Amino acid sequence: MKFPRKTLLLILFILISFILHPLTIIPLIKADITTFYPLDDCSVDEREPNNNVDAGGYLAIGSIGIGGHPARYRFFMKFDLTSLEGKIITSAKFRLYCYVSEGSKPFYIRKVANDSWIEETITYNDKPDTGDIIYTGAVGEGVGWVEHEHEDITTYVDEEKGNLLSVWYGPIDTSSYQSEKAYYRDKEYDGGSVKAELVIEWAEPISPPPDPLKLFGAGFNASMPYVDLYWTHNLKDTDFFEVQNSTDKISWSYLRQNTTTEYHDFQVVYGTERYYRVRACNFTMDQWFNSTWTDIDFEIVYFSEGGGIESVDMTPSIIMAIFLIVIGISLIYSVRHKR
Ligand SMILES: [Ca+2]
Ligand SMILES: [Ca+2]
Repeated sequence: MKFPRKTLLLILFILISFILHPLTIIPLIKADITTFYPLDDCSVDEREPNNNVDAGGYLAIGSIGIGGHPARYRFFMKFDLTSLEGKIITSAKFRLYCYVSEGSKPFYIRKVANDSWIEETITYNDKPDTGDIIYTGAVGEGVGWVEHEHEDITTYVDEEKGNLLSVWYGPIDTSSYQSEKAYYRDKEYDGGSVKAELVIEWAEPISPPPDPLKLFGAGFNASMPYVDLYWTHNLKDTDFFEVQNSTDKISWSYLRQNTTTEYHDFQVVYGTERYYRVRACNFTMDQWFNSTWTDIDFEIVYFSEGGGIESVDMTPSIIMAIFLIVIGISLIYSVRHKR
């Protein structure tokens, strides 16, 4: 069985397209992780309500020693998040080095709106007000590095990015924390070797992919008709191109997700008009980022014996140009022959 040369070339082209398809490089956006350390950290002691107890080596919840006052300690921390201005926050957690862990009663992390407190002067009687709870833990979490992570912490970091962020650690039920406690190291202990951390994963804001440019299409009257579409793009921030077509520029049909800057539509019918549009798409951080659609282009594909290229947009212009040239030559000829 013999195939026409044109058909063989077409089959070869389709095969090469399928082979090249998985080789397309899809760019990925990488998130960064930054560890922030306390600008200020300090416990406040209910038993010494007017004394500042900074730099004691501890950040404490609960009481200390036998017969200690119930719920004697809470502590505050403040972080400078100005460098995160404009970033996308994807996760955040506190890490603290715990060296005393007794009991099982709950502790809480709460928002603190007022950032004007400083560790050198804060006291139990002169401490900022506290806000919403963003984490609930238990004092008996064990010694060593512990992590406190919750989506509410991430949300709070997102709210405070570009500013100072203050938090309060402590019990809510203050009546029975005599032997219920968690003690962590402060930033002054051992030269800050085990100071608290706020570990934040963030990414640069994502902009939509660049727009595809110069959409160009041509219809071919082969033994089966097809349309070749081409456009230009630098593939930056683009997972794929969405290609659509329409017969009326109103109702659009999805054709496929295309990873290269060309598309070959074999689902065309002789004598029909087709409009095409293409946009670049990028799925990042659980959401879609799409460029705008390209300008509308269209092709008319119709049957003619022997096939050949039908460059639809250009044909009327070429005919008009040839017509004008012929008229021009005729005029020049007739003027010269009248002399
Ligand atoms: Ca301190
Ligand atoms: Ca703040």
